[in-house]
Amino acid sequence: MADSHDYQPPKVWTWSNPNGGKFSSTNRPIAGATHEKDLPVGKHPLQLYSLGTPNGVKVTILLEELLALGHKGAEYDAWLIKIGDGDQFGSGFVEVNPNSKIPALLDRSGPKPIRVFESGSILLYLAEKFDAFIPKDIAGRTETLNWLFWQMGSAPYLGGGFGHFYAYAPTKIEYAIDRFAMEVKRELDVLDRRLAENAYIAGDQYTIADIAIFPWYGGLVKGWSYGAAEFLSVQEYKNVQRWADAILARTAVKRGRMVNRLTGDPSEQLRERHEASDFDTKTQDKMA
Ligand SMILES: N[C@@H](CCC(=O)N[C@@H](CS)C(=O)NCC(=O)O)C(=O)O
Repeated sequence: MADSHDYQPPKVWTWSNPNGGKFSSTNRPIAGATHEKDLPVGKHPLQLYSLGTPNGVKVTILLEELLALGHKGAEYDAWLIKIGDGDQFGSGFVEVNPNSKIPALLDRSGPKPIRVFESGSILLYLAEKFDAFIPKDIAGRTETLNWLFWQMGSAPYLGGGFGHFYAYAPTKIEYAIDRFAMEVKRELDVLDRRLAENAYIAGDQYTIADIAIFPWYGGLVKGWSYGAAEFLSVQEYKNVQRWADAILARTAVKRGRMVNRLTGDPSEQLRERHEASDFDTKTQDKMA
């Protein structure tokens, strides 16, 4: 690989693997399955294939919130997809998500299973299915969707842009880090101004917009992402901090963050979730 200052793109790009980046062993320029592998199926109507990343936990937080509200139909099996091992390229997973990215959901409650992929689509599907965490009035619903789509469009600048070049790229490129640090700070300021005037992102109600935004931007201001809290001066975003603390205090959020998690304190990792009581075992582990 040429030094970034010397690089002149060739006429036609070709794939030179590995490129030294953190995900170079699984990233490839073609879609589709690399191997045959069926997905496991548990006993609940909802089958989730995921990992405890910011995109993954959006869904487990919403499912735990729905269960906390008493929606028994939201019971789910959460299966682990290890993206570092290439599980997202197994044939069964690709059938549920042709884009080979977690999270992916299969709703088997009806006569024919319905596949749902893209975390924003999954949040909207579940909110509509259970008529919860999305306002019923057109103005409130639209404001919720405005912010849900804002998250889907903005987070790639945070993860794929800033996080990638600040934490994962094999060389530190000042231009790339500057460009994405600037954009991420602008996004944090958008949220901070919004939350100066509203308890939650879409207004006074906690909605799927909060659930989508919290794992990314809440995680960033809480210092969980990329070791970049000091670099981005996240303490400046006081309203985002206040909002993140309020969301983090919710039991369903604590539970949702544990599901399919492979990092951090082992007592907070529930690698697969099949029953509500799976969390109790973890609480016992913690107290032991
Ligand atoms: N826009 C997608 C993004 C999903 C995504 O990027 N998932 C990552 C983990 S957070 C993934 O599965 N990466 C595996 C890969 O790129 O091969 C969503 O929100 O669902």
